[in-house]
Amino acid sequence: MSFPEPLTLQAYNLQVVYEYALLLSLFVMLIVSWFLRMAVFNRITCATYLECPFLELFWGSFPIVLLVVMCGISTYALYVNDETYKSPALDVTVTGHQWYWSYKIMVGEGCDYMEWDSRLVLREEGSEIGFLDLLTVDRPLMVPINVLVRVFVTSEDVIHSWGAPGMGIKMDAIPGRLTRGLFELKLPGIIFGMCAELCGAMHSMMPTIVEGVPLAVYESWLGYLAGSSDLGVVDPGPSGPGSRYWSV
Ligand SMILES: [Cu+2]
Repeated sequence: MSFPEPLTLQAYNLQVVYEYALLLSLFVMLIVSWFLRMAVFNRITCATYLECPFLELFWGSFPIVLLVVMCGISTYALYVNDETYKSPALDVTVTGHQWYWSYKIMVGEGCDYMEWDSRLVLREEGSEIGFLDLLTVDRPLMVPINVLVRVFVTSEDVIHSWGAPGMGIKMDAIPGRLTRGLFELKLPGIIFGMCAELCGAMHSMMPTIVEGVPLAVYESWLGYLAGSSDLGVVDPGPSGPGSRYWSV
């Protein structure tokens, strides 16, 4: 009936705005149907309130107040969700390809980075029970929870769209452009999303899987990667960096 459970601060803010708007519109619907009921069934009251200047003023100005309240809440959420003055703890560049995603994270203060592809894993004989078709990748994007993550989304070929409903994010990946977004995961776990822009024959086969882990786990994962290969384009091994495959 509603949005999925919000997993980031930003998704939570969006959901609060949505629920405020829903409550206000329910309230408006109740008032309007109350007056409608009076107009239809009650002739005496009807004759009175047709000539009432106070009521005229009320239903002229009250909707304006409601709109200002709604505007205030949503503008506030918009700015809170896009706080550019906070410096993010992690920068991720997400690049869309036909038909997979690649992730690049900046490591340390300099220009060192790690980059890997996130490709779909198909069901095969011997796959685990509960294997999720079209939602399983070899190497998800790993991010620490409770820190601000900044993502730059772009594409190498056609327009894709990166994000996940639980994160409250859906950003178009446009060739030649960088789209910036912020999120702060609040719960550890695997977050499922899909490419949300029709991008070709295998559009349904490029899920956007993000895995949130506590900061300590994330740091030991970085150490594991740095120990196993040079910085740059990394090969996190045949099973990938996802902690569901990899134990600390
Ligand atoms: Cu796509």
